Amino acid sequence: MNLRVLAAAAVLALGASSAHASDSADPIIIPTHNWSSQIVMSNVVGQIFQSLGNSVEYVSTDSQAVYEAVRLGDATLEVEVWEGAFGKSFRAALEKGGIHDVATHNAVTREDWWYPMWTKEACPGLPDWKALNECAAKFATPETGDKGRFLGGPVDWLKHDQEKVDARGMNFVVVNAGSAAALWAEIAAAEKTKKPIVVFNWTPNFAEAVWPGEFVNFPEWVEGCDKDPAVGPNPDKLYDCGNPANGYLKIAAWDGMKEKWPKAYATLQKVSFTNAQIAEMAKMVDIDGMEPEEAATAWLKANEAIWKPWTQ
Ligand code: TMO
Repeated sequence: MNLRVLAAAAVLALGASSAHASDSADPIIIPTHNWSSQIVMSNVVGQIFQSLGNSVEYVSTDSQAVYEAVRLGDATLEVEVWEGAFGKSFRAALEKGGIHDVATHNAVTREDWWYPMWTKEACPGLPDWKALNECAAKFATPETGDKGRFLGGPVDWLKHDQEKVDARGMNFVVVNAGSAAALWAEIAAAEKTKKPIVVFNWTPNFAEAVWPGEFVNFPEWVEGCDKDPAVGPNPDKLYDCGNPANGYLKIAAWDGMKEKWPKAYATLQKVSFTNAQIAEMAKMVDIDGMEPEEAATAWLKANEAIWKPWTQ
């Protein structure tokens, strides 16, 4: 072998060794939040990393503050970036730097005011939001007087519902549920007497298989509706639009992940779940009563053909 060939071989060997650089032994920090699909999916991705030999730590984290945590490397990634709830925080963190968009799930998401179908009997003009507003009194509770109650999700989902009510001039009062489970309990209770109810809900979720229902149609989401009062039908207010009806679901990661855990990162780039898979992950916990960790293990066992290729 002449010298030039030797040098070329050395370069190749170097290239190969850096491509196969091993992952740091430090744990990959996976933040979990307060809705079931996200917790199960976090455990699914975490257990895939463990199957690669990585160490993983789960940290329960506020679902808005997480974008700053990922940007700073305090959390390594986020498996469910919902456009409606978190687009604004994600965009703000992207602008500051340190976090990036890794992949987009093969899913279409929507998060907004929603009602189970029996509600339409009391308010036949639904799903139009003006019709809902005319029926506001039908949604009154002792807590809301003669105004209707909108039951929102936990406050960290930051849906700006009270601002939306004000911007649209609606006769509703926003009450926030303490947990996702409280939303399901309220729908189940209303079902007994077919009481009209309007709550925050989203898709993909297990709920759509249990309670047929519809989202309220608000004025269509326009980019900038949460930043520029002039955008949307009310020229003086933010949040006069509905949430995106065809929202994205993304995966985000700390910029340093690629260097520190290259193998895990290469796998993360391939991760993608569908609406049906995400709804099933939620169902395993919210209907079947499994712990998120065991739901993840069961999901991985039943779906090797889907995730094994992501690790190759
Ligand atoms: C963020 N969420 C899926 C609960 O709307």
